[in-house]
This record gives sequence, C-alpha cells and structure tokens, in this order.
Amino acid sequence: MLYQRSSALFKEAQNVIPGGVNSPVRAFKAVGGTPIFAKSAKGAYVYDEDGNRFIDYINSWGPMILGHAHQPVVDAVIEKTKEGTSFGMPTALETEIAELAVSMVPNIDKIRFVNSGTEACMSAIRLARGYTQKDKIIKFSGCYHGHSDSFLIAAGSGAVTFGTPNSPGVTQGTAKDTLLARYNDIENVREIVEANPNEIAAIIVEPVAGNMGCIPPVEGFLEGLRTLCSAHDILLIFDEVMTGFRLAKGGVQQLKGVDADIVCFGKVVGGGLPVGAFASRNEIMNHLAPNGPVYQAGTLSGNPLAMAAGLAMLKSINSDKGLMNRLDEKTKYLRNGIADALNKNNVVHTINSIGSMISVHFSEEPVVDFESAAKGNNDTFKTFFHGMLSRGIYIAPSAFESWFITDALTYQDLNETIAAVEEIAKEL
Ligand code: KE4
Repeated sequence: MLYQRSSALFKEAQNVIPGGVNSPVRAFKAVGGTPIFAKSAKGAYVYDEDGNRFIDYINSWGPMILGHAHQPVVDAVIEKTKEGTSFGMPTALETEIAELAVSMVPNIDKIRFVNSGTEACMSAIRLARGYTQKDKIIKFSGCYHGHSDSFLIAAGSGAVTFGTPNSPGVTQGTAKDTLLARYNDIENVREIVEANPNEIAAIIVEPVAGNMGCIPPVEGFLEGLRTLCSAHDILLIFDEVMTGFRLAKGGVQQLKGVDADIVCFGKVVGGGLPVGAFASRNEIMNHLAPNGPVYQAGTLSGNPLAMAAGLAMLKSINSDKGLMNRLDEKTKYLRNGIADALNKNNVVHTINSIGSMISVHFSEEPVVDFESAAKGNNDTFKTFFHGMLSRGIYIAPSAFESWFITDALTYQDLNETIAAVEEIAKEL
C-alpha cells in the first residue's frame, strides 16, 4: 500500500488544522503512522487519495449501516439541495422524520433534532436537570457521550485513547456534578445513588458500550439501572448515538426491553449528515423551550439536507424486514472466523459483539468494563491494526472503539477479512 498522497495531505493539513484533523481519533495517534485521507466511498469500501481500496469497518464511526453512498440518501440530498440548503424556519420535512422516528422508538412522544451526538447528550442532561431540579449526574468510566464538559470525566473513545479522559478546561465546578460508576456494576451504582440522596438528576449510559471497544450490558445491569432510577426519581438516559436504529429499529430499549426516560441519537439518524437528536415522553419534552423553561437551540438544527438524508435512511431501515438479522448473521460469521484464525495461532484475545457491533481485544480476561478494556495489549493491537490496513482492511485506529458491520459487506468481504487476520495472527 502506498500512502504518498495521504502523507503529503497530512503535512499540509497540520499547518492549518490542529493535528491535521477535525476530530482527534482520526489522527492515528494510538496506532502510529499517517492517517489515511479518504477520497470517496461506495457500499462496503472507502477509497483513499492514493487509490487504495479498503473494506471499511469504521463506516464514519457508525452512520453507514447500509453502506456508503446509499442511493436513496444520495438522491434525497441532491433533490433537496436544489430547493435551498437552509432556511432557519420550520419545514414539513422535520415533522415527517420526527413522526417516523417516534413510530420506530419505544417510550418517546417528541424528538428534538440537533447537529451532533454531543449536542444531543448535552441537551438531554440539561433537560434532565431542568425537569428534576437536581444537579448531579452519574456516567460510567469509559463511556463517551461527546465532548461537552460534563462528560469529559473518565470519558472513553478518543479521550481515553489520548490519555485525557479528564480534559483540561473542564472546571472543578462542572466536574463535581459528574459522579463516576463502573460499567456493568449495578452495586457500585446503588452505592453512589444512596450516597447522594435527592441530588442525582440522571444516570446516562451507553446501553451497549461502544467507546471502550464493544461491551454489551451483563444480564440485569440495564434492568437494575431502571429499578434504581424509578425508586429514586432519577431519569435514565440511554445514549443511543451509536446503537440507535442500529441494534434494532427501536434501539436497545426494544432489543433489551428496558425503558429509558430520555434517549439520545446521532450517526445513523442523519444518514451521514450532521444530525443528533434527543427524545422523551411529553411530560419531559414539554419542559423544553419554547413551551418550557429549559433552553436549547441551533441555527442548523433540522437542516433540510440533513433531514432529507436522515429520513431516507430511516425509511430504508424501517422498511427492510430482514436487515437486522442479516447484520447479526454477518457479525457472527466474522466473529467466528476471527476467533478461529486467532485461536489457530494461539493468539490470546477476547471478542465482544452484539448485533452489528464487534471489537477484538488482545486480553486474556473478559472485557466487561473500562478497567478490563484497558488491560488489552496495545502493542499487539497496533501490529494487528497496521497488518489489516496494509491488507486493505480499515478498522478503528484505537482499541477503545467498536467496529461497525454494514449491510453492504458481502461474505466475500468477510472471508477476505478473516484471511487477513489469519495471516497477521502468525506475526502476533
Ligand atoms: P458526536 O458529537 O461525535 O456526533 O457524538 C458523540 C457521541 C455520543 N455518544 C456516543 C455513544 C458516541 O459514540 C459518540 C461519538 N462516537 C465517536 C466514536 N466512538 C465519534 C468519533 C469521533 O470522535 O470522531
């Protein structure tokens, strides 16, 4: 693989963009080497500026569940662009996508669209604090809810990749209201709740974690959170930015049968354009401006191009009866193939997967929380990452991320991926 063009572009970019990237995880800092500059993508493949083709398991960090440049999304955006790109006025299109989302997701009456997952989670916390009149929140070490101040405490994804889970710039005043719990440890959560009576507005959780690798909830964890929240007048916020419309049409609430009070979305809901959203039942959402006192706003919220892309994406997902099963089957096939390839070569590892999310950890113990995720051998991961990249397979450039399976992946792609793992396993 030649990366001359990407290398030259990276040098230029670093003169005018911090670190040469607009989001740190893209910089390959955790794995070394030069970040790949994308030129185009279609279906299961992304093509870089040097003409290399990669089987893509990042898929823009989740949105491309149906593959890149999904035709209905492309067509919808092209058509909508011809009518203008932004109005700052309400449009019928926003109501249409809102009605579809509300029909797909349990326990929500209303949804507010914003421009990123960060904005969705930040707004959800403000709404929970305004509704409950309480200040503290509980988040989980290793979970990532975007880069707003309240969440950059023991945050996962890029924050932990760069060793800044508690970012400078977050004041003590803010940090004191964010309490930290261990993922999958309901007794730890109970202790924190009981130690802070009548002070906790919300518990925010990735109901399936994807920012310390993929970590599904253990039996009873989500149910335990629900019970605790109901008993202590705490709102349960499911951050489904990654899992929403991916692990089930109704997200993890539907998959696991556990009710959240507020749900956050991003990624898939925008079909690859900048969209986030948060949603809840009427009694909570009616606290939001302009009806209620909790303020939240955005110039480009509900942008017509983004709404057109998101609506086309949700319609495709909602109408495809076999989609989730196909994604499950492909993920299981890939998981079994990678496990066989690594076991054959006595490579110590563990694989987590659920639905179309999967991650490979070079660790001998089960990965169930941030502490166990952090025990993975990062040198082995780096060799694995670059071995895959040099064979035309693009996985997340960090051990603290999930891979995303898309419907565009063929079994030939999966077999090519498994064969690459088998070759690399001999070097690990
Ligand atoms: P954005 O602000 O990046 O749209 O969403 C923040 C966010 C919130 N909640 C969850 C569960 C998320 O996974 C994310 C963002 N995910 C990362 C990848 N792990 C985005 C990649 C990046 O930071 O560039």
